[in-house]
Amino acid sequence: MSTPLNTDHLVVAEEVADALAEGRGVVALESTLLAHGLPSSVSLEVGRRLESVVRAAGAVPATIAVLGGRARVGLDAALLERLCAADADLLKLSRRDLGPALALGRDGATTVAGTATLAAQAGVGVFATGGLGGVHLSLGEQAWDVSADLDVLASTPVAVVCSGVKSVLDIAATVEVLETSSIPVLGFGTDTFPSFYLRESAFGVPWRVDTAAAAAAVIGTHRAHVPGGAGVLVVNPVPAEHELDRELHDRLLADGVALLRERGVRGKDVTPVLLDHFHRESGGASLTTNIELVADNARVAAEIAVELARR
Ligand code: PSU
Ligand code: MN
Repeated sequence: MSTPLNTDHLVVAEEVADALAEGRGVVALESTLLAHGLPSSVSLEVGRRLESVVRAAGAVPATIAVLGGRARVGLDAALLERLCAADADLLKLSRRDLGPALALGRDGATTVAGTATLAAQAGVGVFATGGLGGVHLSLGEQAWDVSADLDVLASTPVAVVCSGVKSVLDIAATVEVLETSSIPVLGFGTDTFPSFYLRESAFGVPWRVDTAAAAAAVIGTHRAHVPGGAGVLVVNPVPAEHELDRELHDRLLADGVALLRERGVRGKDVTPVLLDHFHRESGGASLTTNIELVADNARVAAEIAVELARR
């Protein structure tokens, strides 16, 4: 079935377009975590695993990226390989970068902000990632690094399933911005805002849901009855058996922050440099945590998408 959504710059894969037309569950998957958040030695395997987790829960996966100046919602096997190739050298595309990348015919992975924008445009309402971008800790003179993820979620009607924000961020400030932006936050089986590698943080969540059906009820009702077009944030803590050891975590975090300061890392390089530091210095433990939390978020997102499709 062809879709009227397709243009020179937006291509919705046929399987995704069919699922949308038939009202079946679709889950968008973010590509920056594959191309910039994980070592290239594992990204293809993880990309494939996320897609199969979504399928196993009865939904259709739509990995989103910009390739050759075309926004792709749903990648075939060859495009997924291109996205995850060791020599791909992809740009990191937030919402503001989409126009330039499309016009100039570039290749790039999309962040939560970029992915949510394209998902909404294609009519995909649920998406899974690892951690949402947030407010960074002020590193000396480098104050004011606030991820566009927060701003985009405030005005884009997509539900994002993530494991909170990375503990390398200022979680207190991030939680405040979520409140100011009128973004509903649902703890999925938790009363605590998770911090990516760890199941908990010092902060609570305003609402708790314990099932995918309850999350879908909130998302559906919010969309239909609350004006403003904000997305919904569903926070799902990493499965307990894959949580990072707290002492190791605290040490890596302190070293990581020092390293950023020392090297003067800024802007869109901050998150990839920190993730790489964690993965190297933990001997792979943080990598396992990262992969397992994303896979669990893909499962939860798929279950929610299936429930939403039933409504
Ligand atoms: N989740 C992961 N790994 C990642 C990210 C999320 O497991 O690398 C990415 C997402 O693309 C998110 C980005 O949008 O981190 C935040 O980057 P920044 O702070 O530059 O906005
Ligand atoms: Mn930033």
